[in-house]
Amino acid sequence: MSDVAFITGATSGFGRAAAHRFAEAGWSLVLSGRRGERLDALEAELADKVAVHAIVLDVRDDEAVQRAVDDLPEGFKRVRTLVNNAGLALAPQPAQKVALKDWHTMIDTNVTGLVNVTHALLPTLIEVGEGATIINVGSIAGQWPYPGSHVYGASKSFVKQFSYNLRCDLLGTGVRVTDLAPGIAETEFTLVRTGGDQVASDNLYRGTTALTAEDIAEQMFYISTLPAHINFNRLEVMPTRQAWSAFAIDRD
Ligand code: NDP
Ligand code: 8X3
Repeated sequence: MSDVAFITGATSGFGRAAAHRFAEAGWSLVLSGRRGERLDALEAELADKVAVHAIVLDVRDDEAVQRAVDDLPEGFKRVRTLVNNAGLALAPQPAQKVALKDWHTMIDTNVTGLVNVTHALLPTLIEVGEGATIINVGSIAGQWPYPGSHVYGASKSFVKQFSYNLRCDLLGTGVRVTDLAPGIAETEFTLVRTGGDQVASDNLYRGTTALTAEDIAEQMFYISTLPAHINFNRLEVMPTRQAWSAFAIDRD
């Protein structure tokens, strides 16, 4: 029987690329996201290669998440890899100019959504045991501060610490946990972050070489298929053309 990967946020970017990467290797796929038409299109692209179960799912809705896991059809129940990828940044303005609802949306999605899915799938992953893998998509923003990152970066710090803490409790179960923390990658991320500003998104990626969704999908697949005795606690990946910068100083 094929291995099963459960991927959240499969309608775009990393999640969609991960669906293609795992499909290439013959994994059965549980794919989720809010946009049903995109899921249908992805399922149609992959269905002649592998078994696909697509679920329209908002990870913020804990009851819907639990139902989706309880109702997994035969052949999809024994999830071996969970890719907790659904997430977003909003409002890249200074914190003091941001609407509270944008902060709530980021916390509800990146923190609450991620724990909802993890909680629902933990019993299965523990049952699968050795080689089962949770990949939590964090970010360089969870480690390094920068202007306009406010709640987004803080939500990704949560992802990092939650991943480490899960490792402590899962010791002895065989279940691995990785905080996969990408740097700048060209997806729809910036379009979402800027409220649909295609020019701002194009400008961010122009004249440099960002990571691609496929680069990150390759890391996801690699982490999932490492020998069972190896756990990457955290994998931070930047493009070669990205690095840190000097501290900012306020002057008279
Ligand atoms: P995209 O915007 O291309 O994809 C985000 C995905 O998340 C979409 O499939 C979207 O699906 C899904 N999503 C958002 N909100 C929800 C929700 N409430 N319920 C279910 N699914 C949801 O961005 P990326 O692929 O770049 O982002 C994927 C992850 O990577 C995010 O966690 C992001 O924070 C992280 N990341 C991104 C980086 C980058 O530079 N691109 C760098 C570091 C981390 P739908 O709208 O259909 O629900
Ligand atoms: C998103 C990557 O560089 O915008 O998590 O913080 S970055």
